Amino acid sequence: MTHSTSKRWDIFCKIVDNYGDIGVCWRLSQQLAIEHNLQIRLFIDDMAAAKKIITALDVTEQNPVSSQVVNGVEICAWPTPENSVEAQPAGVVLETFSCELPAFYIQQMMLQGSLWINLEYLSAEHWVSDFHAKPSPQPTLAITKHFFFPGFKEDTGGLIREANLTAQRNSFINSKEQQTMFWQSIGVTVTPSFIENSIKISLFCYPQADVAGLIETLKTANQPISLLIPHNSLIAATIEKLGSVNLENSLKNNKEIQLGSLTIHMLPFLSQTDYDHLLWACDLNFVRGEDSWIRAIWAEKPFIWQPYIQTDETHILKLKAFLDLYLNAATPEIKSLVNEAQLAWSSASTNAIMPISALINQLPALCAYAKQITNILAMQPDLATKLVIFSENLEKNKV
Ligand code: TRH
Repeated sequence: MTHSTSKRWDIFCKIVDNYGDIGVCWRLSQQLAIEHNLQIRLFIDDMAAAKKIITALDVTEQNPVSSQVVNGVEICAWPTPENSVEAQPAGVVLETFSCELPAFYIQQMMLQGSLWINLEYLSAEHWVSDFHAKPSPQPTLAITKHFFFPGFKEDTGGLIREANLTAQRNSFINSKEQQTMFWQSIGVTVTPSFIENSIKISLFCYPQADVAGLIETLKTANQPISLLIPHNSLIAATIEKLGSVNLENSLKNNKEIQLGSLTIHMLPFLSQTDYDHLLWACDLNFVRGEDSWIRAIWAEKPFIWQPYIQTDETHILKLKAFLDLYLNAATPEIKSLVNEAQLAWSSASTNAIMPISALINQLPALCAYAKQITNILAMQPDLATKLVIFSENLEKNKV
């Protein structure tokens, strides 16, 4: 049960780049509203960018103080001193990824005694457990911010997972009809060979990944491969070069691109719901960043994760920490293959060859292992639930 004084939550999201920040905030906002019955206001600094994920958002609206309700969440423009009346702080204020709340708004939070929680980026590194749920007193302000770290272990903030996700996934994976309808709805021509014979691989990655090398190997595979790529202009340019094709023309004629054993399907950028369907329907998923990484875990399918590129190879440390944890219960063969593949995909070195053929050969074993780990992780409470409990405890301990 949610504490009565903290029924209203304000969530702040700054869209730095890409889709991860808004992807996480939108998912979490809906879950807190729908599953925890909270009144959520989601403040966003860039409505036009947010529309890519919140497709129902009306960005033609010019009024800066306006707000609109989408799927039970009130979406508001970033508050300024001019529209501060509308932005009276809620009982719980969730800053995401240290996006910096407006100074005037923090002053109002202090007057109202709002709780201030900062949702951090996800990492599997050991230090996360030490920092999770710790207070961060603000030297010049009479208010304390609290760190909330998502994570894979019991003593962290957990992972975003909607209550009905597992049931929806299982129903989809067990239904050929749902899968066929899904493929058709995103423009894939469904043939018996596509459904029964081809290995399906989804691809979502950063430009640094060796997509050309991957395609070159997949072309020569000894079985049909379908590569499914949600819209990404950089990958599209690579494919045009490799296949000597004009993608726009090919797609206008509703043709897939055939390169040896490989069929490339250029998809539209999908809704978050359909992106889940894609991950569930594929045999192997390439994902990146934060949110698609977690969705790939919940898909119970083998995946290759490309962390968001950081300076000093920090992202490689993040990747290694995750692999240590994720591969903990794996056989030596799976451990070595997955480690090699994951590190090669994120490596800046051209000598690091991605063992894609070996991965494809091992798909049944990798799939069984993915299921095992997903089931273990799904036994822990999800991030939204832990966040609500954390806020209730803070509220109780307030003097
Ligand atoms: O877009 P990203 O690279 O986001 C990144 C990370 O979050 C990173 O940690 C952060 O620092 C940086 O942004 C600023 O990858 P991510 O996190 O996987 O987010 C992608 C979102 O887009 C996710 O919610 C899934 C969604 N998505 C769709 O809805 N449709 C699609 O077709 C695809 C490919 C993704």
